[in-house]
Amino acid sequence: MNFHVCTLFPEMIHQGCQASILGRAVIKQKITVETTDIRDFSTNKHMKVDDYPYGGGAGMVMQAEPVYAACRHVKDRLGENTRVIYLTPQGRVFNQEMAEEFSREENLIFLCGHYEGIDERVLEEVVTDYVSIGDYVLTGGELPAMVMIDAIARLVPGVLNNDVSADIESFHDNLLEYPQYTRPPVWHEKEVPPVLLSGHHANIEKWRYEQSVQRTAKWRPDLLEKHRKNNEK
Ligand code: 4G1
Repeated sequence: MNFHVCTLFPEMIHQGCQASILGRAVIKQKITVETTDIRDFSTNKHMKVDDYPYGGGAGMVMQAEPVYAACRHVKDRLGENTRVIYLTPQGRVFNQEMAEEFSREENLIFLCGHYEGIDERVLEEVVTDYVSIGDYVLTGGELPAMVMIDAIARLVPGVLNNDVSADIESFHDNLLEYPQYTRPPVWHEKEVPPVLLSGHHANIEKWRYEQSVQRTAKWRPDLLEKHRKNNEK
């Protein structure tokens, strides 16, 4: 699967996508991560890509033309019906279901805003999906793009070790993870729950499920509600 990011800060994307599992996925040729520097498409002699907002107000707005030219450039290569995702607080909030849907695409284009955002007119022409990663103020769309790439890439076959993938991919049907332990069996006088050392697989599974439900009830009752709905009847 190919991820393409239109951004004013391509080095941020490259840095973030070269470590750990994403980096290995690139080396294994399961995914590609490419960037287009929107500044390269400025027609201004000072390479300017922003200007003051009409109507006044604080900050600067990214101009339509360089964003348009950058997106056109990428779409000309990847195909006219490639989805263009604009990372924006005004978008639908990203979740696992959306990650699964996007992972079925062969190519994805991410458009990252900076300053106060991008001239609305170019968004109307190029963007197919408006997506937010949550409610907080950020300095740009690059980290949200990387969050999405991480969540989507791990669903691509061969990116994770095959034995863990099927298991973890499922988001455990809206339940939080049960607690995990590894050696040593006693640490700072704390013992590993004995059931995990018992070798009794049915009991272990039951204990883990109960832990998951308890944690979800405590920290994410909204998720537990979804879990119960999915498991009615
Ligand atoms: C108003 C958060 C503005 C931020 C209200 C999640 C945030 C992109 C995201 C902002 C951004 C709220 C995201 C804000 C994001 C232009 C450049 C927009 C950065 C920008 C709650 C700044 N998911 N934020 N504005 O953060 O791009 O995707």
